[in-house]
Amino acid sequence: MSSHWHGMHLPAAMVGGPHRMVPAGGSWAPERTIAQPAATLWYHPHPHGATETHVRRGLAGLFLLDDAESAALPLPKT
Ligand SMILES: [Cu+2]
Repeated sequence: MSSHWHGMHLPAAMVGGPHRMVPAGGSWAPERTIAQPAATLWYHPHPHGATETHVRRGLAGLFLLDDAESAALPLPKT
C-alpha cells in the first residue's frame, strides 16, 4: 500500500506514491512542518493499478489548511 497527497508543499522524499510502498503491517510516518498559504488539499492511497478504484469507492480525504488571511474572509466557519 502507499498513499500520497496533492497540493502540499513538501520535498519529494515526503510525498508518497507508487515508488514508496508500505508493506502489509508496516508503517510510514513522514513528519514535516507545513508552511504554506491556506489551501484545500487531498490525499488517497496509491497502489499501482488500483488508485482509481480506491478513490472512486471513497478512500480519500482532505486536509484543510487555514491561515490568518483565510480566517479573516467572510466565509462559513463551521
Ligand atoms: Cu494522487
